[in-house]
Amino acid sequence: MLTEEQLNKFEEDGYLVIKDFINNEKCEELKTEIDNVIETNNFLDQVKTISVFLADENSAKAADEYFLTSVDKIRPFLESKAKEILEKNDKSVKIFNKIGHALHALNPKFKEVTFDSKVKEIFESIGYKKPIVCQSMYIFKQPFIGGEVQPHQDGSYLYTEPLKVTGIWIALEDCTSHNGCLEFIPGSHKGPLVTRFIRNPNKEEFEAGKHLIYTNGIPKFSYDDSKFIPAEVKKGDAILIDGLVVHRSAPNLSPNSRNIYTFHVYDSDNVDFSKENWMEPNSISFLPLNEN
Ligand SMILES: O=C(O)CCC(=O)C(=O)O
Repeated sequence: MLTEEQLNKFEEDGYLVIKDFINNEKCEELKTEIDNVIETNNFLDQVKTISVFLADENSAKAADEYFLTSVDKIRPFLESKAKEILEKNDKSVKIFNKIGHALHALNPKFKEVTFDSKVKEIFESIGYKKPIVCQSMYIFKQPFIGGEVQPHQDGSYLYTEPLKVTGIWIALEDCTSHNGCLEFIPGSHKGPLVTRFIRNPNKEEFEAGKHLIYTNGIPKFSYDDSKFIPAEVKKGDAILIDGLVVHRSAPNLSPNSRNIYTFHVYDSDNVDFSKENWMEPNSISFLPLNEN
């Protein structure tokens, strides 16, 4: 359970660092497991195919479909620099950006961490009545080429009416300003949701390949740089993230990777998961937290 002090801090800032959420052995276990996932699914053999999606307008449609159908699967996504690295045939550079979006449902080791009693207690503490885990991601932030994550609110991607979505982000390695730790605008969760990322309701445009749109533009340039506070954390620490708090992460130009595992939960009690969301509810990856 979160203490009153922790609850107050979460309420005030919209995010909360929880020290020593998992131990070092568990971090190593998850990192080894992701290597197993890559190997057993032959992800390295698929990179040439997936990389065609990058920086190629003609394949944007296929890229959207690959993304949209990843909801209930374990699928790799590449760093934006992957194409040029592959063209140079440089095998020394790691090019996976993330693996999404159903590790929590389909992989026993990630499932165990996601449905741990500690997680259940946290969601109880913050007042969730019927929490549903709807997605998970393993994010690598590879050395030297790990891309930035633009400022955003998670509610833009996982909208519920009313909005009640929260993420847990677990550091599997030390995360610092050098390797692209998360940065937050404290208190920004008290502001409105600025935009939503939805399936394009315009049928003609959708058919023509413009599958996904922002309802109010990409939030990229709307925030003042000086307001972001880095949340440097140690391996094993977690960060609880309110669905409205604005956060981002810088590129990783350092020699150290920044592996993390994250998943998102919404409260299905008196809340509808928006039908317009890019992500469609399904029985494989939308799992009640307290029944698993
Ligand atoms: O890990 C990162 O750098 C970004 C993750 C993030 O923004 C999220 O999970 O909402």
